Amino acid sequence: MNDRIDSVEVLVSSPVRNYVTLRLRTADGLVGLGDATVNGRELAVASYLSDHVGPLLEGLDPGRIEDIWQYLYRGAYWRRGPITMAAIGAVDMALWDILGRRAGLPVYQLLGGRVRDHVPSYGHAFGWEIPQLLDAVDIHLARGARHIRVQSGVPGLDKVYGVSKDLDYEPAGRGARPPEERFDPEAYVRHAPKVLEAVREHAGPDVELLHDAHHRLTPTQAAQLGKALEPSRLFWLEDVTPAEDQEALRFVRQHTTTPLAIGEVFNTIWDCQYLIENRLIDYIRTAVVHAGGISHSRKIYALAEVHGVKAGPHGPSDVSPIAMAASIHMGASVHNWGVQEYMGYPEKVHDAFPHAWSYSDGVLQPGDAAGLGVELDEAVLSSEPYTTAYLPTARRLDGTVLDW
Ligand code: GCO
Ligand code: MG
Repeated sequence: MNDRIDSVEVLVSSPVRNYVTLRLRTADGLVGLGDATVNGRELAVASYLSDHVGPLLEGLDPGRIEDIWQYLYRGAYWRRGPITMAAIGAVDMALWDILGRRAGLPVYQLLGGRVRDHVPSYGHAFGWEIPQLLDAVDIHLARGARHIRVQSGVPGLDKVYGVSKDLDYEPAGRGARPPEERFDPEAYVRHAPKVLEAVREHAGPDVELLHDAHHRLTPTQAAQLGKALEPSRLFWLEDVTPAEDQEALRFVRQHTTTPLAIGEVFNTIWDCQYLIENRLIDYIRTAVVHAGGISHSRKIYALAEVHGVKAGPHGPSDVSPIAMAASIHMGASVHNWGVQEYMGYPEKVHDAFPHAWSYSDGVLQPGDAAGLGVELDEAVLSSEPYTTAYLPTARRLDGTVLDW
C-alpha cells in the first residue's frame, strides 16, 4: 500500500538550541514532522523514538491517528512520563501533519476550523532592576503586546532564573553539568509584589500581566504572594508550588483571587484531572509536545472547557517551531483558549524550521499551508553539533536543592 509509513527518522540538532525532530515519510512521498524535544533530556527521547517507537510505525496506516496513539500509549506496559509522552506527541503531530498535507488543508481546519481571528500570545519581559524591566515592558508594548510575562532580579541574590543581566537570555547552559544558582524564596516573596506594582503603575490598567514562580514556594508563601499581588490584577500567577502536591493549590486558592496557572511539566490528562475537576486553577499549561500531541491535548482542553478552565500552553524556545505550529493550530480552533506563551526564537531557529505560522502585534496566526506548515532546512539544522545543555539547578542559601 503506497500510503503507509515507510520511513521514520529522528533528527537531533542544535541550531543555537537543542531540538529533537521526528520525520515520518509515507511510501507515496508525504512527509510529516513532529517535535520531541525535552529540554536537557534530548537523547533519552531520541532513543525512545528510534529504538522503541520507530520500528513499530513502519508499515502502519498514518490515517489511523487515534489508534496509533492508543497503541503507543495503552499498548506498552511502561507509560506516562515526559519521555514517553513527548515521543508519542511527536508521532501524533507528524500524523496530523501528514493528514493535512494529504487533504491539502491546514491542521486547524481539520480540527473544526477557526473559532477566533488570531491566537493571543504573551512574551517575556525581564530586567534585573525595576527600571530595566520597565524598559523591557515598553519594548513589548511598542510591539503591540497585550499580554506580558514580567520577571525581575531579587535584592541580595546574584542570579534569578528567567532574568538575564544582559539582554541575551539563554535558558540552558551548555556543559556536562547544570550550572548552579542560589535562590531565596522568602526574599523573592517580599520583593515580587513591589515589582508587579511598579509594572502595573507604568503599563496602565489595560495590559495583561503574567508572572512565573517556578514551583519554588510553600503553600503558605504562595498564598501570601497571591494575596499581595491582588492589587496588581494579574492575568495569571504561574507554578506557585511544586506540581506534585496538587492539594496545595486548594489552600492557595482559598486565600487569593489571583488567577492560577500550572501544568507545563504535566504529561497526560490524568496529571491535570484533579486540578481541573476541582477548579483549583484557571489555566492549564500543558504543551502539545510534552502532553502526547494534538490528539491528547484536545482531550485535556475539552475536560478544561467543561470546568471553566482555559488553555495557556507552555511555549519557551525549547519547544520547537513544529510544536509551536501545532499549538497555534489548536489555538485557532479550541474555544476555551486563554493565551499561548511565545518566548520567540533566535533567527537561526526560524531559518532551520521555515514556517507558515507568524507572530506580529502580540498575536499568532497559523497560516494556510497544508498540514502544520513547517519545513526543515537541514543545512541550518545540522550546522552546529549537539552538546548537552541544562537549565540551572537552584539551591537555597543554605545549600539544599530547590524545586524546579
Ligand atoms: C516558562 C518556563 C520556562 C522553563 C523552560 C524549561 O514558563 O516558559 O517555566 O522558563 O523553565 O522552558 O524547559
Ligand atoms: Mg513556567
